[in-house]
Amino acid sequence: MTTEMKTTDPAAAALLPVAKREGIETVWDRHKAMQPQCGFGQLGVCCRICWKGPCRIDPFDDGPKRGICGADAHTIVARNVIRMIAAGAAGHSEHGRHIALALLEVAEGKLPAYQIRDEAKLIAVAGKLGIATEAREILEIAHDIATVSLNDFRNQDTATPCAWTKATLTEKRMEKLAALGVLPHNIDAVITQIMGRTLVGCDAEPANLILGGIKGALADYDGMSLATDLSDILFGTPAPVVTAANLGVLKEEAVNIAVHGHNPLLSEVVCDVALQMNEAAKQAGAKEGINIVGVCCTGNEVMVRHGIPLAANYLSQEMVLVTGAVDAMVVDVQCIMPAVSEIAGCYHTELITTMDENKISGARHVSFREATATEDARQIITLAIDAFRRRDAKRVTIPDVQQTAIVGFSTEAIVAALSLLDAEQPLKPLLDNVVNGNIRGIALFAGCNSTRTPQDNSFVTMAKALAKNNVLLLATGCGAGAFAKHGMMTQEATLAYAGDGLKAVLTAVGEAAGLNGPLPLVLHMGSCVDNSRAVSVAVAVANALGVDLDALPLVASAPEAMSEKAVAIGSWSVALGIPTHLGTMPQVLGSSTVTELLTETAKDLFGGYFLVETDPEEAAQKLLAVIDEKRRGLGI
Ligand code: BF8
Ligand code: SF4
Repeated sequence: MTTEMKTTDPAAAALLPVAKREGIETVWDRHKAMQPQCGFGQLGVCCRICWKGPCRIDPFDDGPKRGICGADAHTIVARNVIRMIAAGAAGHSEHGRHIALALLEVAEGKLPAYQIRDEAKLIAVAGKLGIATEAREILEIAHDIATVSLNDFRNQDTATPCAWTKATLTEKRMEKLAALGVLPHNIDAVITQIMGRTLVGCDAEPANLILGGIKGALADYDGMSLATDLSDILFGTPAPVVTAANLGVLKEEAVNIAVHGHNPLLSEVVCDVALQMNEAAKQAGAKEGINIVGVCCTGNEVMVRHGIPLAANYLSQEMVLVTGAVDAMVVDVQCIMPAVSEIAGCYHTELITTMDENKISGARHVSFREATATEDARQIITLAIDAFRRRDAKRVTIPDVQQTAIVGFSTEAIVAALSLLDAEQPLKPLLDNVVNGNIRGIALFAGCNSTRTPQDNSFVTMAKALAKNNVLLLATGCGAGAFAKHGMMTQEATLAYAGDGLKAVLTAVGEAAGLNGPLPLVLHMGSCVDNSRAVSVAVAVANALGVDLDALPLVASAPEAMSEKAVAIGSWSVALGIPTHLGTMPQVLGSSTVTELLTETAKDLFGGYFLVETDPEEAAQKLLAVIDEKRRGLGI
């Protein structure tokens, strides 16, 4: 694999010459133009926190060792990284708040476009949060759930931890986090505190800063946990569904609408309303009606819940437009490259922003409100149909590349599949197979794509190496997108790449589930906020074994991480006791103290720690060694 290689995604690669011919600049062109990138920034030693700066510490030669205020490299690096965590936590928890507020209004009978679609999940969530359900109306229970969730943004009693964190972790983990003083009591307060303590002239002790960051990361966990479960209540809990991934899911004969971003509140209604407007699309000449496809995590949300095909993960979002076949790209929040505006402008494509706090120059803005969701979705789809009429067939290039993907493995779906083997104790088959070594360990792949590595390559390389060694693979976010596009969420992939033990287990469960073959090699759990699903599987396993999370042969990996949200997720993963691999260089290496805190000290405090390895083959071997160490610890 040459460092020159941009992507291992054949569909994206097929469109690179088209982009070139059309004079369209891509993320890879801009990456190249950005070289060489700033070494100070890469090491995390550049500070712009006040206007006496920017200051930068010279880590090698005899340049300045302190900023103008006297902050050293350790303080600067620690402040920078925890501000990233705060931003990530803000993103995920804003998403969670949005859903919680919607649930509250649904409970008050105010939002006609939404309903409680999963009452069983609602009852289960109420049980988890200690909310009474006996002889109560569903909407009343929903109201309580929304109120308890929103209280995680309101509580001022620092001795009372956030409800969702408390409800979803092991008792031992709660005790450990409480003893370290890192349990969040209020998501907003914790994020605010990070911003406050990192102002010029505040917290200057690296370890104290990092612990503050860990608290922020746990606030991120809390926000995403409630985002996931409340979304399930409103839109349904994912169950296995067969769909497809990659640019070949676009259709020449359809009005193609790409939903992109993160929050399912809008995309769900777009999917619903599209069904009603199919005829209008056909009348406009689209023989196949409306075709909704997903990009990034909005894509994952509708993919795992409804089997909507996924067109692209993060790094190839521009290529979706370069097909010339997209009539509207509808975006909400997060991970939308501003570049899509210019590319949409090269075609007939309507780029539609929908959230008032997330606009892009050159895009059309349709202000989305839950109260008028149906009308808003209708307006958006009408714009797409109008754009379809303007589509230039000569400029359409849809690569004939797509892979089948069996997706939708929520915790509930996994437990349901396992219960076909043992109805009384559904987790037992999983535990037995971990103990007997058929399953050597479990790896959760999460996180983004980055131009620092050939797109998707690290995910696929690592997954093959781990599967061969009988590691059960879970995935979320753009990692899941990568696996879906590369055919790793198929039964064929299990047959081709799984070691004998893993193959036997996946086959036993798959056969019991009536799939006439194994489960797919990688289980798609959903979007990035759905990382909380992987925690709930891990907590169930830990509780069944009577151990804490850090004892499990469980690892996480973000081989192509880039977003501040990934920094937040990685940090709570460490705090929960999970050894967490990063395949891109984190911007902390300018401080030996911070690096040691995150890779060594964390191990003593939490049992989890960061492990950095940019070579995917090496990384897989290192994770196998970690898994074996954990197995020895359990005496298995
Ligand atoms: O939340 S994996 S590039 S799309 S940040 Fe973004 Fe990263 Fe993708 Fe989803 Ni997650
Ligand atoms: Fe420089 Fe200190 Fe200001 Fe940072 S806070 S820019 S190190 S003077």
